[in-house]
Amino acid sequence: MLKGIITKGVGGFYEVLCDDNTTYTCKVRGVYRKDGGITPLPGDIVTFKVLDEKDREGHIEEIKERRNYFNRPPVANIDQLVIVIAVESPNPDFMLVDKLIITCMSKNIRPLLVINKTDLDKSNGAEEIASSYRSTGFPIIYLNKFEKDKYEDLHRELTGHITAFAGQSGVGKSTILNIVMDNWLMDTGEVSDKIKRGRHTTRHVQLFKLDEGGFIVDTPGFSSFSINDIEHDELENMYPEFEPAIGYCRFKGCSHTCEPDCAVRELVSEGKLDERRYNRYVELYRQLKENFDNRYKR
Ligand SMILES: Nc1nc2c(ncn2[C@@H]2O[C@H](COP(=O)(O)OP(=O)(O)OP(=O)(O)O)[C@@H](O)[C@H]2O)c(=O)[nH]1
Ligand SMILES: [Mg+2]
Ligand SMILES: [Zn+2]
Repeated sequence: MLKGIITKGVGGFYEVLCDDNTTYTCKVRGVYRKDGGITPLPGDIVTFKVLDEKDREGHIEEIKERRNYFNRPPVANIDQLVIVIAVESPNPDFMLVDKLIITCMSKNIRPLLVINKTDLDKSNGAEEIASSYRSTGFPIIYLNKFEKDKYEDLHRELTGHITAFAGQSGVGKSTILNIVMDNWLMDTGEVSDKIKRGRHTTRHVQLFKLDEGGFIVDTPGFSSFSINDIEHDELENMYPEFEPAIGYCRFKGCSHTCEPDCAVRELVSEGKLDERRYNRYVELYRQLKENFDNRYKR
């Protein structure tokens, strides 16, 4: 029995990459499915039986327990999400960024913020974006496609982890992926896929192995998350910068939206929590609360 990671799955066939960089094309054993087994996803760690060593074919026998997974796009075991925000073209959608961070927190994923297109920054836009997120403690990396040496910082963060990319359309995700691939991709035989990338829009999830370990994940449409599966009273836990205040509000079960002597709002007045980010929290809280209150209505 061998072990590997699924880098791609198309039409019931799964590409499984082993530690020694050999790739096997595997199908799922029928019995596994009938046992109520789950469908494998790119990112899954699997054990498989070799059926044909020469043609590198195998049967997936077991899917290891997942750290997390998404249905859309279908991918498992993401460690990190690079959230790309452009200084301009397009203008930042901060609500989307906040929702992506919430999704990360709920799925045990580390967010990395990339402030991109800094070459277009005429009026301190990058600093304004950063100021909204500095107190989260997440890494903030500044990039623009004309300064190639800046990508070293990103590469360092990617090494050893499975990282996906998200953000509005047009912020520069593909541009960043291509630069990373051109510089730090390990040759595991998917070069033809790499060459095809330029001409085709991404339709399948695919993991690409980095030279110093880790994977970057090319996914279609990671930008349209819904956070409706988050409970309104859990939302406070999705904001790392609220942490010092949690438990210090006057009222137990404080929603941090309107109550007197609220320690979270105190953080805002002390300048330790960005007011705009706090206001978006209030808006999201109200939306989630409304969904909750209407859960039995139609
Ligand atoms: N000025 C400037 N333009 C950039 C930069 N990075 C990317 N662009 C341009 O922005 C446009 C969109 O870039 P993409 O990489 O296709 O953006 P994307 O996020 O992959 O967009 P979708 O695939 O639609 O989600 C392209 O015309 C890029 O050349 C940058 O650092 N500076
Ligand atoms: Mg793209
Ligand atoms: Zn409070």
